[in-house]
Amino acid sequence: MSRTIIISNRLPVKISRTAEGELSFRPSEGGLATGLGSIYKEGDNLWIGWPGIHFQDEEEESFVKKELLKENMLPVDLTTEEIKLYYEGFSNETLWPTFHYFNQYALYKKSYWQSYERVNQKFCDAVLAVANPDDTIWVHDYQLLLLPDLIRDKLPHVSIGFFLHIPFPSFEVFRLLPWRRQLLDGVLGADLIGFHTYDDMRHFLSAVSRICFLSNHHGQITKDGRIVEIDAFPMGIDYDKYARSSAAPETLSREVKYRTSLGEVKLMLSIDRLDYSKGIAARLQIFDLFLEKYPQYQGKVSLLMVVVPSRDSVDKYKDLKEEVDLLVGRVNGKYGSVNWTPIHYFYRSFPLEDLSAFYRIADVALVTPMRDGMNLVCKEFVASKLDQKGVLILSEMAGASKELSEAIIVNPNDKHQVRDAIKKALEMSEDEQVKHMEIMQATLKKFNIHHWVELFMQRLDEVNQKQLKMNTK
Ligand code: GDG
Repeated sequence: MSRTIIISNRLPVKISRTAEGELSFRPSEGGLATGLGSIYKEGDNLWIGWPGIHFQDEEEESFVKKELLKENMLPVDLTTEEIKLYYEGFSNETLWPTFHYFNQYALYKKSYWQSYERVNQKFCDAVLAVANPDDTIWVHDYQLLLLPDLIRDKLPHVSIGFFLHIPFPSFEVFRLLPWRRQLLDGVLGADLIGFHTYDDMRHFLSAVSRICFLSNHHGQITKDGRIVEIDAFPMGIDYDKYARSSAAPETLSREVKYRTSLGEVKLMLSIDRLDYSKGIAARLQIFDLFLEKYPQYQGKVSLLMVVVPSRDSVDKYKDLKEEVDLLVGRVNGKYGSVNWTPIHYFYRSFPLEDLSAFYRIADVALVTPMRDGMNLVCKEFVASKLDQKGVLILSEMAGASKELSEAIIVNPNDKHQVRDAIKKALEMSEDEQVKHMEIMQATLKKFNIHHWVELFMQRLDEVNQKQLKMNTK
């Protein structure tokens, strides 16, 4: 019987060790996990990935494997060195900065590349140990760019989809990578390659044409007699989950609590993982400019800034954390008073009920990444606004800006433009807020995460039918 196998760097589970050394398993709440839940939990389907912990011994490894298998998950064990070189190294210090146009931060280290190759092979071995030729395989994200072709080599007719969750840079940036050809050849092992936006897809096709000398016809490439289709599939959110959570009694009671402590100020919200691509430092400088240029708002508006710790063993992220701490202190020191704090800054993550309460009380969401594949936070903010009041300020560098054109769209590098957008958002009439919110909600409700999964799987099936027809001609 054919089945579907999902592969990503991380399994959709959080495993932690209690003080007594016991292991606890919690399902991940991420959008991808929710969307693909309808697939991998079915029948014999599987999700393959790194479980996020190091096994202490073989006994523990076999226990974890057994537990995960009950949930249709198969762990790939990675050593401490592999995490350092393949994950923190090549994935997060080479590919991540390059793909987000921060190529000046990229490290080109042979040891990182060699580990990336080895770990992609390790994932391939894990897949080959369980996959059959008539299975459908869906590989996710930049940590596994080589995997489609490695699988293709051993299972030439198996159906393989690949989705990139981060931007694909323009050819002029991508070409800087010493391993550009191998990376493209790796992904081209898939039958269908998906990106969040049309621009990412165009950049990929241009890189394939300039580096691999393969031209495309309406997004279709023929490689070694095989069809490869490339297209944009903008990822949605689990809309109903956020709408439901926004109406939940626990969320409402937290909202009341926060509103009471914050007083009568207008509230702007920003939520990101700590990352230089998210434009956190620039956002703080913009808020400073705003309070300076429009002093009538001092004491009247606060910024609630949630920064979720991330990749804190990578140097660039440690530096960024210090910069953000410094900027928050500077703005609060410059403008704050005994009864007003300009920036409420939290460097930690919150449970969904708090997140929903924040989305509810925010008058404005300030989502200004320098680059973002999609950005789900802005979509969650919109889905949580049950009364349709609230304004979204959104960077044109986020994939989401292509769908949410009813937001106030800004260039995050134009600090004066964003400064004035904040004023415009705070002064927008309620009628206008509702008008824009209504349109954005209708879009997000329709193009939700379930729609995204169905669309991709359906298209993968169509490509395979096409391929079959071509082979039998
Ligand atoms: C990558 C791409 C693309 C955040 N803080 C808390 C929390 N979160 C949740 C949000 C949201 C998710 O984390 C962040 O998603 P983003 O899309 O904004 O960003 P990345 O993590 O960088 O994701 C991105 C995405 O992949 C999907 O393809 O959109 O462009 O970079 O869901 O709600 N969740 C909880 N507490 C927090 O404090 N519970």
